[in-house]
Amino acid sequence: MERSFVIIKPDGTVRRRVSALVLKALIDRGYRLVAFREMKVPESLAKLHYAVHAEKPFFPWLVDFLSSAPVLAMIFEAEGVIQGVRDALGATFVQKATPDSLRGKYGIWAGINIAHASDAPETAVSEIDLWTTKGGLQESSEAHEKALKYIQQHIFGDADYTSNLRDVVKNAIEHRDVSNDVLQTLQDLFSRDAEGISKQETDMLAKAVFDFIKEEVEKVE
Ligand code: RTP
Ligand code: MG
Repeated sequence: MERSFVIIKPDGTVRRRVSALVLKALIDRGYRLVAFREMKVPESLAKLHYAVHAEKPFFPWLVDFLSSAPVLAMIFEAEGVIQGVRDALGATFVQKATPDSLRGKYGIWAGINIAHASDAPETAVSEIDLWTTKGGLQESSEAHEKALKYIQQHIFGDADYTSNLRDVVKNAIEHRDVSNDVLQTLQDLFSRDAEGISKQETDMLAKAVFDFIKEEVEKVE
């Protein structure tokens, strides 16, 4: 049976209700989880995971971002799951993803885009191998049940700060505002629905997003 390796990235996981909504949307497509782990990603693993992008200018930022706060690392299983998850996520850049796609709904801006998914059968195999050998990800008959519990635990309420986060990031880039106020607003927004995630971690994520803003501002100098 076909498998896909999927990560809900820190910008999703730190927002508990949003990560539950993303997870539910994937499960509702009929995909079954065979591995499910919430974990902090060591820098070394983030580098190996995105090794294909090692020469790209955004690589150092991408590694910092992925390792800033916990992620949900998962293996989904179903016929057609690789293309299915990619379709559900939508385009890589949030502003290019359609509004009904998961990145379009919950991604923040550009490559701050909520989730990763394998793009081909060979990539899925090598990513699953990497994350089981170097990331402690384990197949388990309880994975699906654990994911359903995660959803039950976090889906209630109406917390969704996506539009607030987008406004902060877009305005800061547009007005070339890299003041401490922007960083503090990001810290505040990321800590609001982050049950069980430490302030240190939500602050690290805020810093990664702030660094992204700074890089965008520097680009147009
Ligand atoms: P992913 O691997 O995360 O599922 O994303 P993807 O296949 O849709 O896109 P890919 O080209 O593999 O990019 C990997 C991740 O790098 C970040 N990115 N930033 N120009 C940029 O600033 C840029 N391009 C890509 C995104 O986080 C993207 O998901
Ligand atoms: Mg990719």
